Amino acid sequence: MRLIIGNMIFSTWSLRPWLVLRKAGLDPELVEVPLYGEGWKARLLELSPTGKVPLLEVDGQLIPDSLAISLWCADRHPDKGLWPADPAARAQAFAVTCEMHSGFTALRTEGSMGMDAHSVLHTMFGPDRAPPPSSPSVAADVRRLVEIFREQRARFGASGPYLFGDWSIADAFFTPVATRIRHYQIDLAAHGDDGTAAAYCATLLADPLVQAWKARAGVI
Ligand SMILES: N[C@@H](CCC(=O)N[C@@H](CS)C(=O)NCC(=O)O)C(=O)O
Repeated sequence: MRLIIGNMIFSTWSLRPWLVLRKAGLDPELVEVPLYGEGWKARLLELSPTGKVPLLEVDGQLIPDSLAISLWCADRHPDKGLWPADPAARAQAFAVTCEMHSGFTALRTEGSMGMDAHSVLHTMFGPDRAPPPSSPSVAADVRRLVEIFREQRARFGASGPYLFGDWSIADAFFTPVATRIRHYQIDLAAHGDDGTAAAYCATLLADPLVQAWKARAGVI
């Protein structure tokens, strides 16, 4: 099984399915395709029919798209609890995962992924960190994230520190925004947080698998 991914620091889409596969106990070989430099797109198209990453190569087929890979994994490993067991929680987990997958465009485009305040972005953009995204659209995205985190944690979070208590695919999809929030030091309290969203983001970033991804990406 091979997971074809983008650069480990910038490819937010790649981190998600890797987390899902690892939580299911799978350990795909990682094939990293740089998303920059001369000829990168041609090289990517040789591996990926969509011209995008991530892409899972398994059982003689290719599965593109982070959500499709996650759904494949949950379908193949129903015993791993990748979605919440409670039907109401599961429905909400589907909804917020899809909302994350198809939305939050302003935050994603105006605030590129940073694994850490000490990430490679420093070396790419010079001694000063890239300025935090500050448009009204980004503020609306962050407010909506805080709303989701507060609402779902209050309704379904009693059994553990994750969005629906125990870890689920929804947490994989929100991990990259937690890295952005920390990288740009976005003040969640200024966007309606009572501490719930900040604590949840800290939980996501403390996950040993996220730490392992960072270590492998060379981020201290
Ligand atoms: N919906 C896709 C989005 C994939 C995507 O946009 N990946 C970016 C890297 S993070 C990419 O491959 N960019 C290359 C390009 O758009 O040319 C998914 O979730 O897998």
